[in-house]
Amino acid sequence: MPSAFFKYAAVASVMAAILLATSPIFADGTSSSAKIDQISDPLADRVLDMFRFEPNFVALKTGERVTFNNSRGQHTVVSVKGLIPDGVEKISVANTASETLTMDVPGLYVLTCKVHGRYGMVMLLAVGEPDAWKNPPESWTRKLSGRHDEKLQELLAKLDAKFPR
Ligand SMILES: [Cu+2]
Repeated sequence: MPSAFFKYAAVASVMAAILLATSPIFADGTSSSAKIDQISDPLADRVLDMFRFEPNFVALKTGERVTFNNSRGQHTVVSVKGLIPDGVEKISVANTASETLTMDVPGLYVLTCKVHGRYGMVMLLAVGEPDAWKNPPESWTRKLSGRHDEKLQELLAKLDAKFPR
């Protein structure tokens, strides 16, 4: 129904304005928080991109926030056991339009969607100083396979390109 749509659009734009207002930009151009959307796009050129996090690679300073939007339908955000920093509690976001996490522990985090991970719905979250990141980090205790791994290798290549060591 059109009127319901416009009402929704108005609410969405107000919410976007609020989000912008609460996301200060640092002098070096980085933001103090990131927003990740979860997308279903059956027309994508590659199977690897049909279900995806957008963006799928984000670097944050320690203590900054990340907001995961659209954990609905079949989309979820879960950390991959063995591919997050030691001692960090499992990340699990489901059945919510939006959830914000504060990233207090530096390191590399591999996140996936329970349902679409096998299509390559994987993302990489890098927290803290680039000096502390390794590819792969010593704390990583497992490997992925199939499209999981294909996407992860792309993301690690992005990490290396952006932060050459
Ligand atoms: Cu999904």
